[in-house]
Amino acid sequence: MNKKENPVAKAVDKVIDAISDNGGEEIPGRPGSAPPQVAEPVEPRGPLPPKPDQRGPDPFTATGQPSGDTTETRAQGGAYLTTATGTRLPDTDHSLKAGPRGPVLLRDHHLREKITHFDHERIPERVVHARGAAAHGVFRGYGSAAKVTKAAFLAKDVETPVFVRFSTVLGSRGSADAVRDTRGFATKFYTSEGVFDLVGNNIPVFFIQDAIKFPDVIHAGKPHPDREIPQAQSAHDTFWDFVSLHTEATHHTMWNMSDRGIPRSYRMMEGFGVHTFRLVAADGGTVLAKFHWKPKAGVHSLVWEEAQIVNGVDPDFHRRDLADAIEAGAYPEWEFGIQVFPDSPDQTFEGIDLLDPTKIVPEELAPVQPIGLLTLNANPVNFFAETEQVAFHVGHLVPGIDVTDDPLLAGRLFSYLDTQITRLGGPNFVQLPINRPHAPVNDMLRDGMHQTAVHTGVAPYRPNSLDGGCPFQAPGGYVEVPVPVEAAARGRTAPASYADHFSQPRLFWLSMSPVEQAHIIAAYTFELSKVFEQAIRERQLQVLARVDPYLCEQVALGLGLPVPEGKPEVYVEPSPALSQVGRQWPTTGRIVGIVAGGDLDALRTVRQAVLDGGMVPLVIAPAGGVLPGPGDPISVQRTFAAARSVEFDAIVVAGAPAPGPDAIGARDAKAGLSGPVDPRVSLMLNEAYRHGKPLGGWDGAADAFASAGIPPGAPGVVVGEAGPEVLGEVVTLLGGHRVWSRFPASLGPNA
Ligand code: HDE
Repeated sequence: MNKKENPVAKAVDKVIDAISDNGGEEIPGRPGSAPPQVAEPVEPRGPLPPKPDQRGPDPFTATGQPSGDTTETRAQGGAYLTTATGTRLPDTDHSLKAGPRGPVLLRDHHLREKITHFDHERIPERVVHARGAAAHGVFRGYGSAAKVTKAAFLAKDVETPVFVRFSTVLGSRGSADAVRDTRGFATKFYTSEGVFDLVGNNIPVFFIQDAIKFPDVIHAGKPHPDREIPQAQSAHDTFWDFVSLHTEATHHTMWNMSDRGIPRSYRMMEGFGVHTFRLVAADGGTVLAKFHWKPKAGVHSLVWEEAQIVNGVDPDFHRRDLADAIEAGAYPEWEFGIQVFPDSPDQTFEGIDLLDPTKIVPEELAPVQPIGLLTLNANPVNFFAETEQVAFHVGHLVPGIDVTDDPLLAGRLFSYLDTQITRLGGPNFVQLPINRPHAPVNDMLRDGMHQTAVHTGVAPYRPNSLDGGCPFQAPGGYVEVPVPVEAAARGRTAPASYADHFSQPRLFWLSMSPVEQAHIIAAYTFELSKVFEQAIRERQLQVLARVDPYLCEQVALGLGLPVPEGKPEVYVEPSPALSQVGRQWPTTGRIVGIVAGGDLDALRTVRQAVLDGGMVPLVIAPAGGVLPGPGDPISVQRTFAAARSVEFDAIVVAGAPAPGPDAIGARDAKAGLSGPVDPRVSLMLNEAYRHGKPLGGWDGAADAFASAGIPPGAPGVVVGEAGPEVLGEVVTLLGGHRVWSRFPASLGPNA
């Protein structure tokens, strides 16, 4: 029966329409560009266009020419099913059999083609950074870098399309997002002079100084080879065994144990090129430079308990957050910046070796100068074709940007090309649509697996006369800076300054606010408590003693181990720029949970005010659908049973909701303890309070806070008469990310 004849389906569709028309539009997360009907469709129609927030790779040919294809028509489309070779198929539900009970016939090409293709749908995941999420965007140069680099995309008001992929390092492709780890921040600029890839991280230093140690640190960080546990994290014996012995990892490890290891969102991370690069100006002058991405939304993190709950409740937390923000129109933005240093023969600045990737240059010594703006404004259309197949490479450079002799960078220059050949099945990965340059390509590379260009010409060699000598070598093309190389004896050695492993971890520690220091103590204690071997814990405490006595003592206390001998050997000045706490930031795209409890009018006004403020309101109620009551319907995004505090940056409570009908332990273990307020709401408020989130409420909401054990007058808990005023105060608190005053500084070493 089709829908015209099915009254039940028609009625359900009406309800769905009502929900979609009332708030559904503004709430991100809709799977397709039009809502489906309940009954299975019976009339064929062409494929729907992508959602308005989505965009595929820009249409360029394998040789970097505009292809003229529309993004909608490039993939398979049309109303009717075909084979891979375009023959229409009337049935894909049954294999070809001799009679209804078989056997299945070997000649069934459709079956073989379908299953064989399916069998080969996976490619090797990235050996590191396997788990990621990406978005399209645009980069606009400010022109302020023109003095130091001739790179065309950095010139004033030049707009360059970009594709940015964020990632965790250790976990496999299906691992959880909110683990304690470094995050990748890789940007592909499709510039008019060729592709420039900036393959950076959210932490400005690396574990090792020389690429030859990369397999070691990654083998130590990855799961144990026998049981393949734990997934996506450093809280295990092999990681701490390695870093406690290989102490050049101390600085990076310290950042991982800080709040930087558990970002709130990809949108709220800094990015760093890590290595020092060499910039070349139009007049041939050179400087050394470090690249930075500064998020407009601020640098914010989760708290550890929140991260742990997130990983169970929503393992796709960061992926979803990025896609939802773009869909909601809250486009993530970063300012691109450079720290600039003279290109001196010793390649040091203020005594810091610029070729040592375990060292930063504090911003107080070399300010980050803004040179452009990155805006992410479209989600990919297809995860595999874009996010999985994008292939970055630190050797993808454009005139005006060159590499330095950082030995870590040297190894990377080899590694990225090599890995793509295995991962993407051959040397032609640059021809995949997401990797295609937007500049003409005229190489003499030919053939190979998956060649999609149809090359013309008979002479892919130089010199030739048969093709008129083409391609000619290009004047003004990319030239490596002719940096003199000192005469030296060959050897497996490193500069003396590379032996300093402790001054900068100490600098980082001293730059943290008391609450950030408390988080670092807790993180080391947590991670080391997961280590089985006491010898490794003791050895790591010896490392911490060389960073800071208070840090070491507090971690030792938590582990129940004696405090080892040892003390910091160096005096360093803190760098306040490293702290994430103590400023106000925009709240665009933040998620505000609104717990339905009382008067619908107030709730409706507050919900609209959240939307008008560029944030996302999620209404939380005992049951889904629309809220029962007068006036325009209000759609519900989360039920009490499905909601968890970790989804929200702030929560406001419209009243004190009584227990919902399903508030019984057998249905929902979170509802185990009964009381006058729904226990799921009490739990949500209790968690959000402990996680330092702004809270607010009206219309008897004080009872809801009391049921959560939150004392009256607690910091960052706004109780008022009218919803909009309460919301206003809550949003102001949200601008500071957390209510830091809930965490007294009395934990610090000077208490
Ligand atoms: Fe990578 N790294 N890396 N790395 N890396 C890869 O390349 C490697 C390093 C970074 O979203 C791999 O395509 C070596 C530092 C990011 O696709 C591989 C060394 C930094 C991504 C590789 C390093 C990074 C990768 C795995 C030591 C920050 C994800 C798959 C010399 C500046 C890119 C791939 C994406 C990925 C090798 C160190 C960042 C194997 C040998 C330092 C963001 O080629």
